[in-house]
Amino acid sequence: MSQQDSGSSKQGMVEMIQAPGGLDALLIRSGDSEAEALRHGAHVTRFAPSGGREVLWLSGSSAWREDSPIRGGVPICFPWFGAKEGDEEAPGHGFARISQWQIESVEEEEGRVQVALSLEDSPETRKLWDHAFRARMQVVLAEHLEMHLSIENTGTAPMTYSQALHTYLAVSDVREIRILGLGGREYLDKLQGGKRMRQEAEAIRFEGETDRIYVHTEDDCLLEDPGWKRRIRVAKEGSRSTVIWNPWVDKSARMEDFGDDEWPGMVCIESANAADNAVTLGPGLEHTLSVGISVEEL
Ligand code: TA6
Repeated sequence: MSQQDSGSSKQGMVEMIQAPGGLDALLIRSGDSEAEALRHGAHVTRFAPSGGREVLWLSGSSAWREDSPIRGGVPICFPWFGAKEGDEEAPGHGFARISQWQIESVEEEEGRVQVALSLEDSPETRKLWDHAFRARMQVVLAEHLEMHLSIENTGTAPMTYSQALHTYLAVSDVREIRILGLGGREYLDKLQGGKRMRQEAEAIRFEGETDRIYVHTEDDCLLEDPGWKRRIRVAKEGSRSTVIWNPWVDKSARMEDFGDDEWPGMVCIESANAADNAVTLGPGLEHTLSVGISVEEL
């Protein structure tokens, strides 16, 4: 499947390719920018702005199977973030990222390419979460990458869910970067059993395992990476939580799909609605969580 626009100065195209493990993937090009999205989990696995280095991080040890989440890129966490309350057997971060999504549409205009994938409730999902819903993931590539996750309540009762676009970003060395945008915010420290803390310093730096759910924040985050002389902006709308995560040495060693020596090369800035910021949606209503990822010189 490829659409080539002849007229505009910038070419936009989409091509169906095979990702590792034979998973169906869409290679999206806009000018010299590239992105990749899979039907599996509507998972965005790659984004490289024109002439720039890859922005998303992927583990070299990731599984590429329909029964497992991919380690890296942008996993979709829905309809719960983290472990499902009261059900240890349920898949972590919900079932969306291990479900096969349908390709709904591919549009291209003036080099701006938009791909939409959708997922609806099924007998399998109802066993895990007894609600009727329709999820739509729009991936838009132009100069930068946009992702819009829309959830529609197609049932007759209100539904409450938590969610995240769990973005893994590639960095030169997590020990050298800083993240701005969360100064003064309250967070739940998962390393202290969810203890409520306050982000005192304006900049977040990394000196060990870090796993924090910042709540009641709608602000952009800026990742400054002096090693690669770049600043990555993670802008968001419809999201009131931001999760910051690096597993560091011990947790990396405990994860089979995460190389023991990979932790310095990544950090997660996850645009979410989690903890205090879970979403309650009335019947027939729709909510969209949007993320924009752009790169500028540092
Ligand atoms: O993003 C934070 C987090 O909830 C961490 O606690 C860690 O578990 C991470 O998600 C990855 O979760 P996963 O289920 O993909 O291994």
